[in-house]
Amino acid sequence: KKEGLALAVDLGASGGKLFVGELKDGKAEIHPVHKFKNKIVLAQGRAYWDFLRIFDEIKMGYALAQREFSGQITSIAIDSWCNDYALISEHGTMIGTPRNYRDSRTFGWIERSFEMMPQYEVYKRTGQQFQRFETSYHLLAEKEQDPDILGIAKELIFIPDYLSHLLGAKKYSEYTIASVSNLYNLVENKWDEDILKAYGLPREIFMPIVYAGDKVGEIAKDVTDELQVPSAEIYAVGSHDTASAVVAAPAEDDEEFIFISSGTWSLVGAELRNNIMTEESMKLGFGNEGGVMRRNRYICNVMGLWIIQECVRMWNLQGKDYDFAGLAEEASKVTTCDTVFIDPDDSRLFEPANMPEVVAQMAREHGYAPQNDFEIVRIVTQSLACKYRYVIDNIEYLTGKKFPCLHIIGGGSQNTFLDQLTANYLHKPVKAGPADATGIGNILTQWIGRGILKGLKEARQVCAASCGIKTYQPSSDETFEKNYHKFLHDIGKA
Ligand code: LFR
Repeated sequence: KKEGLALAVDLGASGGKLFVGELKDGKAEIHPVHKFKNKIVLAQGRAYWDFLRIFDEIKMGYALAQREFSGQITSIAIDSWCNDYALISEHGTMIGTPRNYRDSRTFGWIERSFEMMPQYEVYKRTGQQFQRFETSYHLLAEKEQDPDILGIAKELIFIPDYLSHLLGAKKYSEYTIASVSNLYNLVENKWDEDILKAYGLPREIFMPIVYAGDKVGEIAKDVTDELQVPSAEIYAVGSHDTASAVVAAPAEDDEEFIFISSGTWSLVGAELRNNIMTEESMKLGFGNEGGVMRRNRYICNVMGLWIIQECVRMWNLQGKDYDFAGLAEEASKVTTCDTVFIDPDDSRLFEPANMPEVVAQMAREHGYAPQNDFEIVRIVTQSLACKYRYVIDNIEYLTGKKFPCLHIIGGGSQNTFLDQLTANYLHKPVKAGPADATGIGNILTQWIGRGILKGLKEARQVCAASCGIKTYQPSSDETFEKNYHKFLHDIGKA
């Protein structure tokens, strides 16, 4: 009999992945078992998730995994993006279909919320970034646009926690995903009643908190009967995918470190022991996200590979057949526009759009008209690398620390061109990998919860021993420094 087999369900904006983890001689063996696509579903201008299909894929994946491993999987946990939630009626029915955080209903709500409670008052409590897709702004918009829906809601449960509940877990909010709702008081470690009161939102709908590593239930009989496979225990892990990913940052000896969790978003941050909730930190755009084992992810969201994903979506609609690796390779050979930059965090890049045209327009505003698709990818990639440098300079300034290297984890770490450019612009070695950090972090956390691993330090040792990490040394070419200053100038931060 195999010990410790754990199943991770990792949901991302562009797809879901299921992995089985097996611990063998101090190493984690990670077996991908199921994969499916996910995307925004637009209907009458509203943006949704195809929620029940996601649930069904999880069930099918669970059955596949149990069959492949002879019914020996003994635990499962789910993580996903954050912000989004299901509302539940008094008798336990989901009300409507969960919205996608990019839905335009939140537009304008950041500013309007400051009239209800001033920005720094909120930041002193929640410590979060002010981004238009936060749960708080969705709820404010929902209250105004759909008061009847919020009126009959008895419970609000975040997406991964609700999926766990549908499998058989109790109802809860896991700490890491609650912490980024902008309604959670990080200092007092509870839902912030003053903010809820100021926003006119009901306190009763928010769930009790559980922590990563807690056992929260087991797969229910209706599910095992349907699938004809054995049950397993359900664990809470960092429900927020970024929290799970950072567990698998193969940082040495458990110290504070900087990372980019790179996927649809580029989450640029540092894992710290303390929170930084000063006004200056707020103004520079940093948030303090609750981590596994109560660590702090001091973080700034950069728009990330979403821009390129959207370009590829458009190009493929036009009948081109691009893949990410091929595009990055072609972009690395472009020599015509290596000093052309855009600000990847320009709000025009946030919603689904004809992205190649939006990027081209922004480049034209800086005096350059891109000639082909590869130039577009080049401009986006080098602009991301420069934005990373900008954010990391701010982290070092705000923490007063110098970090020796940067970990890039997540699917985006496979973009070798972006990894190398990041090392060059940052003048630091980049350690890239693991690509499946979120799934691995999810599994490592289940093992901590089950008492198989002692804690984060041991989890990271196991991860470093198991995953091939690739190091990129920075170039000594001084033009990167010169170009970085052009970038700062172009985005108005010089
Ligand atoms: C990454 C992520 C980010 C969050 C964004 C939206 O997948 O979870 O951390 O800011 O998605 O939920």
